[in-house]
Amino acid sequence: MVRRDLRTKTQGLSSKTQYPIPKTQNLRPKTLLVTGGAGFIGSNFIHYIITEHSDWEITNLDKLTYAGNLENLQDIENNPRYRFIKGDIADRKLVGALFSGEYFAANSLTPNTQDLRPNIVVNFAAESHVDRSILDASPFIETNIKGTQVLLEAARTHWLGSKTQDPTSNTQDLRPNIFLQVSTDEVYGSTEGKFSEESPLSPNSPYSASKTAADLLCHAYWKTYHLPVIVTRCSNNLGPFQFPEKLIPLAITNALENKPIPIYGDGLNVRDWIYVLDHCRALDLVLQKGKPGEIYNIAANQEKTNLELIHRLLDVMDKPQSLIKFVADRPGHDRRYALDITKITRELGWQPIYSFGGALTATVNWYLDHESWWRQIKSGDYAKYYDRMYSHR
Ligand code: NAD
Ligand code: TDX
Repeated sequence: MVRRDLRTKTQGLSSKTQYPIPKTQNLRPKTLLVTGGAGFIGSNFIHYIITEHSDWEITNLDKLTYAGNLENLQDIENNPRYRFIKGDIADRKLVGALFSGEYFAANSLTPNTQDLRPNIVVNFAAESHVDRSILDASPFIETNIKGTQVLLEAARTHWLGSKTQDPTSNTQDLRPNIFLQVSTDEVYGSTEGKFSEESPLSPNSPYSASKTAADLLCHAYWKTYHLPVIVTRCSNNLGPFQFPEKLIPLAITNALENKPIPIYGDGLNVRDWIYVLDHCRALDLVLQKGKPGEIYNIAANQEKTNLELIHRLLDVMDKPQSLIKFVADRPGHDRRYALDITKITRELGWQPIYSFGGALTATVNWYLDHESWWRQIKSGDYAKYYDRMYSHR
């Protein structure tokens, strides 16, 4: 019933996006270690890369926390260019064995074990939810800071050995290895203008403080050891596979169940939304053309107050605006994020291609088409979290 109404309203957009996926230049085969690939952005990224680069190998290291879900990757689990390893990025021994190739040999993952040693790291693994970091910051410190340092150190040991490379001589020489740290606009704090890559860092939540610490470690490994690190800072993503603790999937799934949608404070906090595939396209380009030691902001310049966003969402879903329920604000709630993307646009030629309206509709349709995916999550441990977070708010 809901589905038919929605289809009429959205003029036939299906859950499989109908946007064209642009081709990026294939420069050389790569062996990727993707961490946190069973989460929202990581799983979209793995799908994207498997489709776009027929000669890239992917190893996905994920701890499978509450946010990690192997169902997100079910369709590619038998792809010979993809393998999953359950493990923690803060586990020095395991991470070292992946970089040395010992892990692949010991587990007979491939007849030619050396080939799988990573020459690229894309670090998505993180505790990613601000509200959870307010309840307990400890896992954020462990994964986001310590875990990143373990990965950096393994990359340094195995990529550089005892030598360091001079980053000023010829950065093209550093291209074979890239450590890409997937960071966030939240490291800059709240703004009335726009943040460039030069803006001071001013994180306000335990989550963003931990991501900032990781960014600074990346900077230190570049400056001190010349490890070829690139940091990207992206704005709020929307799209398939997002865990329903975040605003958009929480609102979609609550609306489908005719449950209230909690809006913090006055609902006038502003976020800048980007479709997850645009983020993946940008990361792919950064891997191929980005300069070691650099930071790149990624955003789509689609700012919305939370209230505007939910009004629009309810409209798309043909649900009543009366589902909106104002609740107590998030402590330390950042008022507005906004990024200046001149650098990635000018230097790498990246542009977002997905409109907010199209992305919102495609996302709603995905949740409609994947009801068992989110119902399974919402009926499990997540129900306890939801109760703790919202029942007395
Ligand atoms: P997510 O919470 O959906 O996924 C995180 C993944 O990391 C999960 O699969 C989880 O199991 C895994 N993980 C957690 N701790 C781990 C550990 N110690 N070792 C190995 N794996 C571990 O997060 P997301 O929204 O996909 O975000 C991915 C990355 O992108 C994060 O680093 C986040 O800070 C960043 N980011 C997210 C957004 C956004 O809007 N969601 C925006 C900008 C940047
Ligand atoms: O129930 C809610 N009600 C509400 O009003 C929730 C969950 C959120 N909000 C508000 C808080 C924010 O202003 O909606 C906005 C978006 O909230 P989240 O979805 O929790 O995202 P945010 O805090 O902006 O952080 C996200 O973007 C940056 C990701 O979770 C981070 O991982 C990323 O770094």
